Amino acid sequence: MMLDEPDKPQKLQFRTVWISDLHLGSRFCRAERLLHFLKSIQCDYLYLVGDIIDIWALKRKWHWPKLHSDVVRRILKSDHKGTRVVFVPGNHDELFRSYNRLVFGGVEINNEPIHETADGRKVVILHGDIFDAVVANHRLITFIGDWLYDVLLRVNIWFNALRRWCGFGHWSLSSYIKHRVKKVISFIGSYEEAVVRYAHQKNVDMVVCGHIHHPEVREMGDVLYCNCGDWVENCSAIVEHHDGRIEMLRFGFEGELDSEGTQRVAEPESSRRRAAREPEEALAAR
Ligand SMILES: [Mn+2]
Repeated sequence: MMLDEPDKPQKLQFRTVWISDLHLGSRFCRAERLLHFLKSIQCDYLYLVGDIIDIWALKRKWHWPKLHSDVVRRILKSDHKGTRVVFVPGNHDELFRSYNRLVFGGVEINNEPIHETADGRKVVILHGDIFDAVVANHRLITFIGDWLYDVLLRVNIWFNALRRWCGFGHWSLSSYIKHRVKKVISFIGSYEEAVVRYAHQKNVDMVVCGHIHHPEVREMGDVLYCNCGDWVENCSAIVEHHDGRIEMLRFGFEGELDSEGTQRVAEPESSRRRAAREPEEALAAR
């Protein structure tokens, strides 16, 4: 039996793991590395932050190797091992959004869960495609401001429907970025700003999203912005340690966690200090 193997490597322990943009069902998914990663971790919470199954790709051309089933099976299995699995649908698997708060085979679907870290920080989790409309109109937003921002968040689905109707095609930030290298920086910037602005509205300390395939842990004002990256190119994850520390991991080419290619980016100390201070302030405010 597997359990009795003497040299079985110890699993890495995390409190929480966030991954997004796996794109299972597309031929670009790095399923082998992903499976290796899932096998080498143990966590209390696993958040799947959207674009897990690429239904758009499957509709174009059916592609589902055994390895993709192995990944799904692995995720479903982690529920039995004491991991709470939450699936936050993205735009490539948006049909799951209508099942908000339902539980399928131990996996809870939640369009915008709120998580609390071990050190008491509130985290809003969302895929991030609702900001497409905001980013596409970011010049307009600077002039018209908050009102248009709120409208665009709400009308994102119709915004894309309208674009299609006008013959522009679906506007997705992630595909836009892939095709327009030069403008990437400014678009990533306005995406991040839109996300952080939303986090402010939700009154949270931290936000975890995906969608633009650009892994990041960064303090933006008093919000910690975290982006899971993807398993198409970056093979990255956001993790919370048992003491509440947040880190972004990017895996090496072997998919090994401790190989030389693995990058670890810790959250800035200042956001930790704020986390430690906040409970008292919250009490004082009551
Ligand atoms: Mn997406």
